[in-house]
Amino acid sequence: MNLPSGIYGITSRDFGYTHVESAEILLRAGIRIIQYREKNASTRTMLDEARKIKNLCREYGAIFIVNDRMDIALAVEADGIHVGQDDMPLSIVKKFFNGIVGVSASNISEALEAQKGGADYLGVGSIFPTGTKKDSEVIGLEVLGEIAKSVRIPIYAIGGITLENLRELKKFNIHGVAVISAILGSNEPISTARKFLEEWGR
Ligand code: TZP
Ligand code: MG
Repeated sequence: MNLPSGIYGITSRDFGYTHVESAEILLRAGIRIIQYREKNASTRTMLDEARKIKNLCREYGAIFIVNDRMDIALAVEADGIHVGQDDMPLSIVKKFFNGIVGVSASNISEALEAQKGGADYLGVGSIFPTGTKKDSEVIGLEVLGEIAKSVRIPIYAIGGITLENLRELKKFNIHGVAVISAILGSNEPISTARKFLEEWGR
């Protein structure tokens, strides 16, 4: 399956919308890869939300990724799963899950290991400081550049990405950027998401 380049949308309930509503916003704006990211809900709630978002993604012809949870991804037959360095190891995910597998990397060795292990794409960050993931290490543009030169698989940069710094990011050899707060936290998220798509395409 081809990974859409440009803007990778991630759902959140930190900004006054439900996960399903945030997915709808991102899809209506034209984003074609959506990740369901929930850290605290019950498994039943997650199953229900993941199923709904998957159906929405089908309607819009978008790729649906589940964050962290292989069981949920398998249960709803998601297109992909995204795992971080403390989540289910890539080698185990690859044993059970047939779709797209994304891995978070914040340095070259994590990036190379994920590539070697068969990851389909990398989420690289946090590029800038962000309130969305407070424990995440800020790696900056230099490390992003080094990782981008070292791997062949697609990279989505993540963390603190805004319309203002998007232009700078486009200079790197990356497939796209993953965004939460700059879209969902804005006053008009659909029009902001469209601006992101437009600015990326420029
Ligand atoms: N991983 C690294 S930074 C981050 C994640 C999930 C949060 C990105 O959110 P925002 O609001 O776009 O900075
Ligand atoms: Mg994770």
